[in-house]
Amino acid sequence: MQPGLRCFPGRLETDAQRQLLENLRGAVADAPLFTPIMPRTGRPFTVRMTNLGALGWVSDRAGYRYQPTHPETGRPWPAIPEALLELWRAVSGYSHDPEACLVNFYNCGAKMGLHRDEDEEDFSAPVLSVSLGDTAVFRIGGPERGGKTETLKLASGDVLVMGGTSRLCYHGIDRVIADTSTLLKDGGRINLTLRRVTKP
Ligand code: MD6
Ligand code: FE
Repeated sequence: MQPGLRCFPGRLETDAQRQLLENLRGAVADAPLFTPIMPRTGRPFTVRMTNLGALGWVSDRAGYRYQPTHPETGRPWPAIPEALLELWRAVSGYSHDPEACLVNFYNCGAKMGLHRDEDEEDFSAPVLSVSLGDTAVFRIGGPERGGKTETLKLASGDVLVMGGTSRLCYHGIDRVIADTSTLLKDGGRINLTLRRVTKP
């Protein structure tokens, strides 16, 4: 495993997962899921997204960036739930709160190509990921594209922290395995990534 990559299998118990899902339902009612577009090709992502926090990650023909408002409603993003802030404080090892929580929704067939999270100014903060719903096959390689990779299954309630040298490693989601969780009534997977964007 890459140095700085830490896994906390089952870190969130079922009740905590349900509570978080309830928070997310409210947030998505206010900040609807949107389909981002790849900047160069104009192709849509297969995942739908929204954000929580002071800043949200968006992608469109103009590029990748963080912005304080939803691209379709123009409204500020909903707040990051307290339970997620507490999780960050407990496991991130970083002394400032996250500014962004990207919410990725995968239905069956959705995936995410290998990428690096590099649109933030502060790489000394880790990225913390929470998985909810069906299990995903997460792939992680090294800091260069085309290097050796390995896979890791991420199940509902699992928390992953990408810090240290793993912070800038290529990673993605190969696929979501149907019928591996009953948390989401219609199946699928939600991934939350908490990030520090600016330097404190
Ligand atoms: C996902 N995760 O799990 C996609 N990025 O759906 C990510 O892209 C990711 O899990 C940075 C750090 C952790 C992650
Ligand atoms: Fe990522």
